[in-house]
Amino acid sequence: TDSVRQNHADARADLEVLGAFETWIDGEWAPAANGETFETIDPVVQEPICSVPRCGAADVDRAVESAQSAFDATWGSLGAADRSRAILAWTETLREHIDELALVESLDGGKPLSHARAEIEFGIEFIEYYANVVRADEGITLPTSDDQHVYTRTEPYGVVGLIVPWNYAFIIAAWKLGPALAAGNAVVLKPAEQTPLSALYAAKLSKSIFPDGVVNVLTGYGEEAGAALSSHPTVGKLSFTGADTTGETIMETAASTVTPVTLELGGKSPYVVFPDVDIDETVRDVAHGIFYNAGQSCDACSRLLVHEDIAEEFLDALVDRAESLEVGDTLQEGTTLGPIISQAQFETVTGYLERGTDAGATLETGGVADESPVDDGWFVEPTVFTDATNDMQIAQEEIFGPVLTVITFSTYEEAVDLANDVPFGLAAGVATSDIDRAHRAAADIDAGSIWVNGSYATPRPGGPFGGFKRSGIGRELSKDALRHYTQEKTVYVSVDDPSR
Ligand code: TXE
Repeated sequence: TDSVRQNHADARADLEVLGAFETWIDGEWAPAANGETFETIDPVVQEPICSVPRCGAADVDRAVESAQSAFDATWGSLGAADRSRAILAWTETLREHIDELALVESLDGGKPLSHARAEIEFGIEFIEYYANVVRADEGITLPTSDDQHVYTRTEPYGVVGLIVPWNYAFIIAAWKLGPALAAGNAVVLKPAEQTPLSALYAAKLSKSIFPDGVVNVLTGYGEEAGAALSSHPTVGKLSFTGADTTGETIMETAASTVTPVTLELGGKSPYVVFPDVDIDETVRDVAHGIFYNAGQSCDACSRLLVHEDIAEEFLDALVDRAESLEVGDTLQEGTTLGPIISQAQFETVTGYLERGTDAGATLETGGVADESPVDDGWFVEPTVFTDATNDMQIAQEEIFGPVLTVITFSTYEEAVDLANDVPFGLAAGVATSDIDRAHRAAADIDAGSIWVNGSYATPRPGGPFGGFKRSGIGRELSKDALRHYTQEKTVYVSVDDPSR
């Protein structure tokens, strides 16, 4: 325990840059107007990393004004090529600082360092994608009569508000910053209170690349900074990723200013395993899909639907796999699962462990970790529940921890019915060597992304990502996501006949 605490203290001390962090408004660090701060916690050792401003409505006003001024003065009138070049200069700078960014993300988000590094790279790739595709963006012209020329323009909103969660702090910020900036908007980003640091650092690294005020990062709590941002009348567009209930609140708030919203709200995604699969390969993919990031993924495959003919063999291999994963200190090489992000989320997850057992499911493996780097750590072992039915809470509700609920099926129709019998529809996995069945299942399952035979939960730049049902509104990550951040204008030009 002492050596883990010391390693984390040393890592924090190495990151001298953290000492300067406040909120980022108009190209500089700033305190909250009322001077209040809060601490962001390293969830491995449960110690503060640093303090950041606890912003409220007055700070939101300041950030939005700074974004609007930057948009009006320069950014809003740049062409796509110039914006693209600026964004690519920023991603180059981010890459140059990838070691520090990865360490910041690891400490703040409780992620194994190698995972954090891969995630920073993954996020940067999406920003680059939008810097490139915006150069190929086009409007349309309409075929009408000779005396009229009709065309469309796609114009940025001006100021957009981006509200992001803590589970993939950098990636999800990047998924929104990329298209919002490429489309020509200035942004106010509100990171989650648990993980503000990678966004702050990325914003600081944009200094002198973007005009001041193009990127603002407001630290603070959801009900304070987040609510003030989502109700601000100058914000032309909101994009949110987080809990479904928070999404509802944001949508209601946005209704009062008729502000469009993009929402990505998590899920209860099924992974459907038919009997004709390579068991080891599929087990690896399922285990990665549910246990990566300690299960704190919107598209985690938290329900395994496995054909009864192979259920026993599959489960044996899955339990072996789960037990082979290393839970522990994120700065230790070889660790695959870090802690749950916070005490509150840890209690949510342990509550579901109890509810699963109370409802009659069998805990095959897992539960709260017996050993953890600190006393009373927030660590949960990869957990597998069997003997579950789809109406149990552990099969219907998003747990957001490393907890897999297993249900067996005997027919294709039953598998599809079970897959669809939840209020969410973000993602699904399908494993089968029958190509017809694969395509049929991909069509029949109600989910925004379906991975067939591997690579579960790895979206690619260009692949629309978002949810059916309660999982959200709109699709991110594709070229069309630029449309979330632009509004169309149709121009009708009368063309007189000069001979008349
Ligand atoms: O999310 P919140 P929480 C799910 C997951 C988890 C649960 C709760 O099941 O257990 O949500 O997590 C900001 N107005 N997901 O409470 O509150 C908040 O500050 C404006 C799934 O952490 O939705 C943060 O920046 N903003 C999800 C962001 O919303 C508000 C990822 C997300 O926090 C606000 C995270 C308000 N009234 C949790 N209230 C996914 N889709 O992957 C909060 N916020």
